[in-house]
Formats: sequence, structure tokens, C-alpha cells
Amino acid sequence: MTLTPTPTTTRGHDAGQPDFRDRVNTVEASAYRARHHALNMGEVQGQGYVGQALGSADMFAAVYTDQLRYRPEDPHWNGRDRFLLSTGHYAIGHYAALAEAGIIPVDELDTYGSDESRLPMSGMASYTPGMEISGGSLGHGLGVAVGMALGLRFQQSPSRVFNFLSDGELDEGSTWEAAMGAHHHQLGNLTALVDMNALQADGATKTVLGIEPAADKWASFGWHTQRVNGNDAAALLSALDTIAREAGPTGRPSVILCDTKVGKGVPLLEEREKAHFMRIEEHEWQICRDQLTEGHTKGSQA
Ligand SMILES: Cc1ncc(C[n+]2csc(CCOP(=O)(O)OP(=O)(O)O)c2C)c(N)n1
Ligand SMILES: [Mg+2]
Repeated sequence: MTLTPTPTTTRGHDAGQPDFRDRVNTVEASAYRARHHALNMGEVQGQGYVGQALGSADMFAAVYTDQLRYRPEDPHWNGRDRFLLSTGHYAIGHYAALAEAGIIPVDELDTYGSDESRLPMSGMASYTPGMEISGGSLGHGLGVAVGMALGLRFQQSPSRVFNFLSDGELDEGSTWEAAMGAHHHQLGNLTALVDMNALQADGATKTVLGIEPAADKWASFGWHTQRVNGNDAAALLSALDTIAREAGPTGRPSVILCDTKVGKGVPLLEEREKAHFMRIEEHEWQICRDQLTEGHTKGSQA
């Protein structure tokens, strides 16, 4: 299936303020295409972190289509905002967003996870344009983001830093050291987005190591904290708008805790029990695509 990415040139929260409903539509359309990209990539390997990609597609789309400043033809442009993927295994979702952003070609997604591909199954900065860090060792992304945000401020850069984390990373002490550091240095140019999908490799997050009340924890670490339905484009944009109004070189760092549904948009996968690393049978991929398309068509008509 050929899916055309949204044309991208200059974008960002200061690139003009189109009508809010238009912005929501843009996010939803991009997330829908990204979900198809993720299914197509998953099919190449027959398995993978497809549930996470489907669950977090709205988060990626909200940031990439609406907030991030970047130049698709020049991913290393010094004036870009930085998007750091802590959770290397979410690379499949990030590649879908990078294709949507025009940073990597949509056709290249077919090489996902193959030998010699620029798109390895775990995100690696040295391989992929637009991938700022290699994030497979969980719990380190926020620390790198803090250093980057501090460095950008020293350079008097207006660029912002976004860090995508998983709820499993909230079980790691290094994340909280970084959170403390961000508040200490008053990194108003730093935004963390956490995929609160309630899932980890060993089962439900609440059974591995409880992290609730997560919002209270971030707030007590001095962060501007919001918790939203991470599959609701309007809620994501409102939260991001609130932050963008206040974002600056100094001030409180911000976090958005995003409650998402693993496998979102594909009922067959939303119901899977072993959801962290899904094995999907050959005949099921088309069923997944059909369910995704059907749900989207129904949603558009509602
Ligand atoms: C430091 C570190 N410890 C353990 C792992 C092994 N690991 C890979 S994914 C994962 C689950 C982490 O939770 P989360 O990212 O919330 O899982 P998901 O929502 O993707 O199921 C673990 C423990 C790792 N990659 N890095
Ligand atoms: Mg999780």
C-alpha cells in the first residue's frame, strides 16, 4: 500500500496558528497513516513492537505535525528542536513518524529490521536520519535530554527538547535523577512525553513496579504536569499548547503523561494478551489493516 506523507517544509508552534479543528484533523490523519506504516513494517518481520507503535501514534503525530521545528531535507539543521526516543524498541513508531515528516522515504520503511537497513529494530542514532540518540538501554533518555536542553540554553538557542519515555522507564532511578536535575536547572525548554500504556515486558506495569500516583510524583519533582488521554488528538494538542505558551530557556520543565491503549485502532491487537512483543500470523496482517481502515472510516463518518 502506498501512503503519501503530509508535505513538510516549515512547521512548528510558532509557524502560524491554523484553526484548532484543522490541527486536530492533521494529527489524526497523520496518526492513521503512521499506524498503517507500522503494520506494514511489522509484516516485514512477522512480529515486533507493533502494539506500542499503534498505541503511541497519536503522541508522535501531535509532536511531529504540530510542534517540532525541523527541516526534512536537513535533519541535522542546528536550529531544529530535538526529539529524543528513550525507548529504543519504539523505533517502529518513530520511523512511521519520520516517514510522515518527510525525513525518511516512505518506501524505505519496507527495509525495517533487515540487514543493511538504516531502520534497525531498536533505534540507533548512527543509522537513522532524525534519530537523535540510541535509546535501547532504558532509563537514559531523560538524562541525555537534560544535558541537551542545558547545552542549548548555554548556546542561547531557542530550540526545544522533547523526550519520549515509556511507563517502564519510570521504574528506573536514573529517570528520577534526571527529573530532579531538570528542575534544579529550570529547564523550561524541556518537555517529556510518557506513554502510560500500563504495560511492560514482564506484564502490567502495576504488577512489575507500581508507579502511581505518577502525576503527583512528577509534580513533587517540580515539573509542570498534565495527564491526558494519549489517543485523543485534541487533548494532546491542548496540553502541548499550554506548554508552548510557557516554554522558554528557563522555567519549569514539563511532562505530559499520556494514557494510551496498546494496539489502538486494531481490535484484534487491542485484545492480545502477550502484547509487549507481538507475534502476528501471516493471514492476520490484512485483517489488522482492514480493521484499522474500517475504524477510521467509521470515525470520520461519526
Ligand atoms: C536498562 C534496561 N533494562 C531492561 C531492558 C529490557 N526491556 C526491554 S523493553 C522492557 C520493558 C520496559 O517497559 P515499557 O517500555 O513500558 O514496555 P512496553 O510498554 O513497551 O511493553 C524491558 C524491561 C532494557 N532494554 N534496558
Ligand atoms: Mg509500557
